[in-house]
Amino acid sequence: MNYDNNNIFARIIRGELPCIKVYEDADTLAFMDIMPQMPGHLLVLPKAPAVTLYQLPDDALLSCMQTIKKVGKALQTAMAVEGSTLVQHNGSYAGQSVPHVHFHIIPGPLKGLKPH
Ligand code: DGP
Repeated sequence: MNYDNNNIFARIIRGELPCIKVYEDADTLAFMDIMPQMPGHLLVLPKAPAVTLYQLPDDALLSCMQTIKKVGKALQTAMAVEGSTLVQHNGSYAGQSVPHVHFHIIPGPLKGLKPH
């Protein structure tokens, strides 16, 4: 799938659409999910244009993972939970609805999935 420069997340990255931003650096952005699975549900994305993880250059993926570590740890502290779940969909077949690669950080377990 070709990258659409006007997808919602590309427009949020460019500042054309609002978001509740929690972290930003030169390569990544993190903001609150508009349809949270549970309170505190965040999204982390690279600023680099890529639809799926498989199209993302390794340096951009590394930057995302570094942001996920920082933001995910802070989220656990802020939400007073001892764990969090990382989810990432590749392609509409897998449930991806916005065609710019992104990672969900959900405090605690996913709804419907019980911890062991
Ligand atoms: P996915 O199914 O993995 O593509 O998840 C896309 C997520 O993005 C979904 O949980 C809802 C969220 N989302 C969609 N549009 C917007 C938006 O305009 N702003 C914000 N903050 N989140 C959005």
